Amino acid sequence: MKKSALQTARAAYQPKLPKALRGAVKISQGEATQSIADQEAIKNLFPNTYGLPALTFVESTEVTPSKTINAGVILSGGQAPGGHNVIAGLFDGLKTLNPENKLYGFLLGPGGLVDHKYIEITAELMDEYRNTGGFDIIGSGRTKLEEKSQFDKGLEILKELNISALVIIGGDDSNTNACVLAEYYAQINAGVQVIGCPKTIDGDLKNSEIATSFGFDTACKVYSEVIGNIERDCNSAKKYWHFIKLMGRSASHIALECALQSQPNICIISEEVEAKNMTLDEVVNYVADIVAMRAASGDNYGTVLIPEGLIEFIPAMKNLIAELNDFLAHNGAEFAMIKKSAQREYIINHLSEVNAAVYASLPEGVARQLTLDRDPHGNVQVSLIETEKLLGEMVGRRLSEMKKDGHYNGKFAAQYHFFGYEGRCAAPSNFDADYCYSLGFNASMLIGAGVTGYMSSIKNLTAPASEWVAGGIPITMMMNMERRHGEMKPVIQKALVKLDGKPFLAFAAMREDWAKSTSYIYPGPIQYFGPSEVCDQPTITLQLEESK
Ligand code: FBP
Repeated sequence: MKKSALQTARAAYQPKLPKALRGAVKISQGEATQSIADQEAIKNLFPNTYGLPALTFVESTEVTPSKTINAGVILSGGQAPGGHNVIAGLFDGLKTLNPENKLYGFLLGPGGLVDHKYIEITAELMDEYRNTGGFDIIGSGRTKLEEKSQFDKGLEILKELNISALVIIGGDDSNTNACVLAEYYAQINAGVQVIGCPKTIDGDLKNSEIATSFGFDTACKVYSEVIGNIERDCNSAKKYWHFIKLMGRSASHIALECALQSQPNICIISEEVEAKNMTLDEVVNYVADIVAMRAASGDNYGTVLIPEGLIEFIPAMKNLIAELNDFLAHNGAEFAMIKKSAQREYIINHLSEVNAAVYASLPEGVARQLTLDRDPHGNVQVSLIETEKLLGEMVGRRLSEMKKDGHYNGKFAAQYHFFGYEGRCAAPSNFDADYCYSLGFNASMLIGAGVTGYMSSIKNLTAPASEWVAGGIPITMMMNMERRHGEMKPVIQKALVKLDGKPFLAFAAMREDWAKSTSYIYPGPIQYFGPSEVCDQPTITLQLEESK
């Protein structure tokens, strides 16, 4: 297969490993752990994997011979830069333990385990994918591994291939399911260890033990590069307001990190909107007031960052969406028969007064998206809603009103962008290349140690890679009970932006300045070769969170 010059050069990159993982290791055991909340309930649900100690690997001079192990690996959910390096680290680690060890990859996500679709990952295959973006070595998928029948079906193929350890690379839900699987296999004495790895560009799988999920670093750097380019265009032509929606599901970590990297005029943080109980109009007014303030100084241009989950955090929109979900679940067939031109009126006539008013205030396009785009569970897919257009159009309307009242005297022209898929498969930054390789290598050491129900953990990430601390955290430690689909379930707590956290506070201290003056920063493209301060810096979020 033909490769680009960068791909060829990058293939030769040797990811850095923590010092402790470079030779023989021994385990240092911490204290017994507890779940972050609901200890009794979690303990009862996970009698075999609850309360295990946190583990740290330390250098050792003693090489202990390892029996032959066949392991399996699954990539679960959305792509994130560095997935191939997790597998490369796992592969190399297994071969270091014993050159006879084998690694199998299940195809297209957890579904591959259930449907018995797999390949053996050979050295030649692995070499094609080192330091590359994407998940294409084995593909990914969103099948949820949560039924006993799936676990049993999976066990059939694990037994057939003599696999005694399974590594699941995924986000909070996939790691929750990994833990349920680990518990089940332990309970039935299946002889299969299950280890998780923290993945997601969204950055919402983190806690006191897991500093960041992989992929967040690269994805934010890719988006920040393009935001910086747009800011420069904006500052050159001085005629557009750019509304940029960013991926990240519910959490605003990506938007916040990109704001810290590129210093736009406005960045909305969904978690703040919810905490302040802001209405859609208040969000619109906030943006419109800044547009007017800049116009008063002759600056009819600017950049606005919008997290994709925003709409779910505006209480009035949340209520509207809930009523629409319910209404369309029961009246979808009748609604489908209504002429397109009459659909808006039909919805307005059938909603409660409050929600009908909110719905009527929405621009035509967004109102239609709210009624059409349903997922298989009957919910609106918020990421498909063009929140950037919703805001831009409503700000435009508000500015026209302000003009009439004499509060605004500028020109407003909007451009819209959505950055998401562009960043998910980028070639991993040095940070992600090293972090992912270490996570995978470390997972093989957890397999060698014979443990189950652990997440691979690499800490001290703002120090040079040689000083990183490698170990394992019991997944039950990150769990609490939450209501999901009407039932209380044990889940890993999703990390949203903390309004008292250092990254948000740093942003909040600067934002007024960024709104008034044009303080853009142009981060430029990810650099893979060159001085360390250009190539190896972790995200600003991580640097602030780890700062003492
Ligand atoms: P994960 O949570 O599985 O890592 O996926 C993250 C993400 O990229 C979100 O940011 C985005 O909303 C979603 O996946 C898009 O999903 P899909 O790939 O199914 O379109």
